[in-house]
Amino acid sequence: MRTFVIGDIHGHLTALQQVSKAANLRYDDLLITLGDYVDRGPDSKGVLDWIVQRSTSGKVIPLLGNHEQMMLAAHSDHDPDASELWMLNGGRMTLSSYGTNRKRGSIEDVPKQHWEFLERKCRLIYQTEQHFFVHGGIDPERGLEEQTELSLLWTRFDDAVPHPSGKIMICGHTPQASGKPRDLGYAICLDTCVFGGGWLTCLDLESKCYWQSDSRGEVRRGRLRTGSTSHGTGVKKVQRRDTRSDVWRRSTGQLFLDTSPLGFPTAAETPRY
Ligand SMILES: [Mn+2]
Repeated sequence: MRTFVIGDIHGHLTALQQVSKAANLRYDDLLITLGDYVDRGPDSKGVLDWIVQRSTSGKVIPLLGNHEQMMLAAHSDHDPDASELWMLNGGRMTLSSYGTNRKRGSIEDVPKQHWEFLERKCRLIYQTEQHFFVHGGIDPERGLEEQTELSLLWTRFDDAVPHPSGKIMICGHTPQASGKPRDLGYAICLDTCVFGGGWLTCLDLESKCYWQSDSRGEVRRGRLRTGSTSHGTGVKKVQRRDTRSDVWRRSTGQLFLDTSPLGFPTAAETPRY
């Protein structure tokens, strides 16, 4: 049995299917998903169907992301502000994935099975002997059992410091404009920005190999390098299309992302409460 970890999917079902295939993910492998299944991409419904289906017949440990938190709040609070916050963060795309040719999707079209999955199956933190898994991050001043939902779902990776427990943090949430996972040794961020012209990452925790797919299903692979903020290390397949603000460029055999990818998070990603 291997252990795989998948970063922020954001409605990109094609990429999810492609990384699973490329990693040769089997039903007896353990899959940990880091949250943010919905919003921004074209098929949030398809992504939730995929994870719910897999969790009924395989081993999945799903975490909750801040986007699922917003979706749940919009559903349960019947609070216009909660609903508006979700819409501002991509909720409209999610609802449209629940629609049909004849009917626009609404929150009533989200099946009970999806709500149950989000409410009951998705956790805020998962720990093993050596690692802990969260969507956003943690408050390093508090024990892992004493974290708040706000810290776990909304903390950004930029200021990550080692936790006194000595465990390695595996998280998503903070898009890495390099398109590569960021490995600080004590903390690894797997949000490689598939929604903004980047990649979806599936990491084999033990071997440190990872597979990536972009939103169109192009696949590449690489291997984590601790401390690597350098570009191109370990990545075998490296050609990219050039688009308006998503330009990858070859330089001394390495790749760079010159500009922020499309849809790069702005203030809308920061907590408002
Ligand atoms: Mn997030």
